[in-house]
Amino acid sequence: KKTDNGYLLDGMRVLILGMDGYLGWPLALKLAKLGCKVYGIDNMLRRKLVDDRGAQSVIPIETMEDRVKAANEHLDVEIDFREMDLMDRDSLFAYIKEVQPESIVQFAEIPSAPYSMADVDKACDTIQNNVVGTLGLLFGVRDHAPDASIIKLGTMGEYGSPLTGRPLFEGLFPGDAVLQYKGEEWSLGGELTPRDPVSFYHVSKVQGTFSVYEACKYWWLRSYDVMQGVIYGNQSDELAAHPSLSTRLDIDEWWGTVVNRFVAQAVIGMPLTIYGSGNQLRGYITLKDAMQCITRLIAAPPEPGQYDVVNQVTDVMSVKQIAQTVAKIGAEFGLDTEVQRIENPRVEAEEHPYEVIHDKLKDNFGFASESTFEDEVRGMFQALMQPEAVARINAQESKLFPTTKWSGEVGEL
Ligand code: USQ
Repeated sequence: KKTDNGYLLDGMRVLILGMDGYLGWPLALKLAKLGCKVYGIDNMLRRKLVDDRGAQSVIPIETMEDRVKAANEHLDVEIDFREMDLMDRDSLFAYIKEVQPESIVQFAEIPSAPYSMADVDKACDTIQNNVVGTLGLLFGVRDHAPDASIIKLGTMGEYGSPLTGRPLFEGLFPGDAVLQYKGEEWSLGGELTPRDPVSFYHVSKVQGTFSVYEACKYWWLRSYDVMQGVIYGNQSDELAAHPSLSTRLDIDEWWGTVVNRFVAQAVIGMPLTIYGSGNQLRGYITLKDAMQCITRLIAAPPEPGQYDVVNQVTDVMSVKQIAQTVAKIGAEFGLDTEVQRIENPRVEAEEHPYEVIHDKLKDNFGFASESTFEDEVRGMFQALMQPEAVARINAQESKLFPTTKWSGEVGEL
């Protein structure tokens, strides 16, 4: 099937690293439905880490074996899944050699900022898994599939929030950017925009960015580095085909992102946990839109040696705005939601400018948003007000309130 920007996905071999995750599974379904030959690995670490925390996905999910069967039954697609750790380089390289992927999506990372700040072991595990995993992968691509395009999931949090108000350019400075210093002007065009990460997890993503950037330079690999905003929601056309195809949805302090957490809190009548002033601004995007963006990047690969960056967000919102909208939509479902402002457990700016440039996906790849914040939140309320989901939220109520402080101090907030 031709996409509307003219590229062929039908028959394209795509390897998804981290296929069991929140993003990996919906992407597998979407690509398979579009006619790609979809291959994937996962070490099942996310399930274990969430379980270790005493938390669980609020939407029940099947084992990988059953998911693959359900995809075949309900969507009529074949997905090749292998349980494998990215760190097991012998197995990984053999699989890359066997599959000869044309596109490789790197989602096999530990994605939690608070987890990475909780203690030394968790910080080191995050860096080890994410940074060393990506570095090893790059050698595997160089040696066994050098023409494959690499879609690397980075994060908007790599940039931080520059207090000067300088725009967050898409990875590289535009050609007309200049630095004035001691009366002289210097062009910055094409240089990587500065990074100022906001947790050790975000540091791991910055290191990934540098590894990929260098690999494209040294070995003529090709990559899009995706500066991903905070993702929320649980919907896509393929996920909706049957409940056994659902993707995970976490809501505890470590594994849930803010919008997903707020909806769950509202469902059980817990006041929404706004950290600090609530004026922190971030870029957000729904799961469905994020999957569309990644698909478009796969369909239009970079040239050999090309390293490019896209900022993948649709809306910039403050935490306070999010809480107010969640409370408003909760009222449509008969919920009376309070918001609470609690001491911010993180070290982050709470009053800051935030001008995100996010033009490339629209202008160069044909992305058009298919979902809105309010509709997605409405859909989440519908899903999370089902009795099974309510029971699963209640069962982890004690894991919803934040306890992990960036300062390392232990104690009540
Ligand atoms: N926040 C609250 N209350 C909460 C939870 C979060 O006020 O109960 C605030 C945080 O202080 C932060 C904002 O909401 O300012 C977003 O927090 P988050 O936990 O939703 O997102 P974050 O830690 O930034 O990480 C998430 C994903 C990560 C991804 C990142 C994109 O977990 O994998 O890389 O979003 S970004 O934030 O753009 O870097």
